[in-house]
Amino acid sequence: MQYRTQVGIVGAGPAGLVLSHLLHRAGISSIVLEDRTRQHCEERIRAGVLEHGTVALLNALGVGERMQREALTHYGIELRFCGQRHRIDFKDLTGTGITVYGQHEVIKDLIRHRLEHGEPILFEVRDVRPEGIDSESPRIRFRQAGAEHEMVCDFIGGCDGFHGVCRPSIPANALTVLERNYPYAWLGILADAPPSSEELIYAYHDRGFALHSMRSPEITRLYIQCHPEEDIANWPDDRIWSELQIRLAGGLDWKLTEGHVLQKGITGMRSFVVEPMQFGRLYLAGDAAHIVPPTGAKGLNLAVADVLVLSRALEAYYHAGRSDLLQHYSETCLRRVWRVQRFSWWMTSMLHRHEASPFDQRRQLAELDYVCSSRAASQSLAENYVGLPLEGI
Ligand code: FAS
Ligand code: PHB
Repeated sequence: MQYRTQVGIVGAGPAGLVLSHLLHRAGISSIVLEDRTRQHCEERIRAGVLEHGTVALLNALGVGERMQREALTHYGIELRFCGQRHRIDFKDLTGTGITVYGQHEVIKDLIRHRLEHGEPILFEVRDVRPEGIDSESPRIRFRQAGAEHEMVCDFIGGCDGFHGVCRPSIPANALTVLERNYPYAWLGILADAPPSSEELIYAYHDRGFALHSMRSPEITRLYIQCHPEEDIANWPDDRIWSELQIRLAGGLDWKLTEGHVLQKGITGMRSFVVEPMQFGRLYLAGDAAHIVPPTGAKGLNLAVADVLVLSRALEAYYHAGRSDLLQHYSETCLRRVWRVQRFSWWMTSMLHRHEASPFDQRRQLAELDYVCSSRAASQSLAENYVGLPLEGI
C-alpha cells in the first residue's frame, strides 16, 4: 500500500509524538511509524523530570490535563555530601520549578490524544527504510502485518532514538560524531515505596553517586552509580537497598523507606552529539541526534526542544514558503544541545565518584561546596535544571 503525507515521522517516543501534535496544531499532515507495540511504548520506564517549558508546551498542545491532575511540582532539589544537606531553592533562584511525571505517562497522554484526533500511528512496523532523503520527494519503505508498504512524503522526522535507522541512513562522511563515555553506569530501581523526601536528592558519596527520585506519592525511583560492566544478577534487592541507605543517608539520621522492587535495570552513561542534525529532507531530533547522561534529567526535555524548532521551520515552509528556518534547523538546535551537554557533563562530573586522584576528589568537594554556598553558582545550576527558555511555544 502507498501512503502519502507531508511529514513522515519515524518513532513514537517523546520527539516523534510531540512533533506529530505540533504539526497537527499547524494543520500539517503526518504519519508516525513505530516498531514496538503501543503497550510497550506506554510501559517503558525512562525519564521522570519535566522542565517548566516542556510542561507549558504539553499544556499548550492540549495533552496536559492528566499531568496537571497527577504530576508532582517541585521547587527545589537537595544535594548531599560529607554528611551535609543543601537545598537548591528553584523558586527563589529562578521563579519557577520542575514537574515530576513519568515519561511513560507523557507517552500515554500523547498517544491517546493523537488517536482521538483520528491521526495515524502505525505500531509494530518492521524493516523501516528511509530512501531518497536527499531528493525532493523522500519516501519510507516499511513492512506491517507481513505486507510491504511505502510512504511518500516531503520531509522525514528522524525521531527513532539512538538505536534507530534514521541516523545510519545518512552517509557517514556527511556526519561528525562527538562523544564521551563515562567509566560508570546507573543501576536504577522502581520501588513500591512512598518517597522518603518531598524532593529529589542527589548524593555524592565515597562509595559512589546515588539519586532519590519518585513517580508518585506511592512509587519511588532510585539510582546508584555502578560499574559499566556490572551484572544486575549481582545485585539482589537487599544489596541495592543497603547501598542506597548508606549513600543517601551519608551519616545523617535519615532513613530511606524501602519497599518491593517493581523494576530494575542498568543504564550506560554517555554524551553523544552528531553534527549536522539534518541531511537533505531528513531531520534528526532527540536521542537520534544526541544523548546526555541522565544526571541533569535533560534527555526527554531536549527531544521536545528539537521538535519545537523543527515544527516552527516546517510551519514557515508550508505557510510562508520560507526554507531558511529549515536550512538553519541543525545550527539552531545545536546551540541548545551543547548548552545542555555542558550542564549534564558538569552535573555528572561533580556528583560521581571516579578513580580520580585525591586532588580531583578534593576539587569535586570544593565544587559542591561552592555550588551550595554561592548564590551565583546555585542560580546557574537552578536555571539550567528548570530548563533554559523555550521560545515560541
Ligand atoms: P526514544 O528512544 O524515546 O523514542 C524513539 C522511538 O523510536 C521508540 O519508541 C522506538 O521504539 C522507536 N524506534 C526505534 N527504532 C525504530 C525503527 N527502526 N522503526 C520504527 N520505530 C523505531 N532521561 C532522563 O532524563 N531521565 C532518565 O531517568 C532517563 N532514563 C533513561 C533510561 C533509558 C534506558 C534510556 C534509553 C533513556 C533514558 N533517558 C532518561 C533519556 C530519555 O528520556 C530519552 O532522552 C528520550 O526518551 C528521548 O526521546 P526520543 O528522542 O523520542 O527517543
Ligand atoms: C528520574 O526520576 O528518573 C530521574 C530524575 C532525575 C534525574 C534522572 C532521572 O537526573
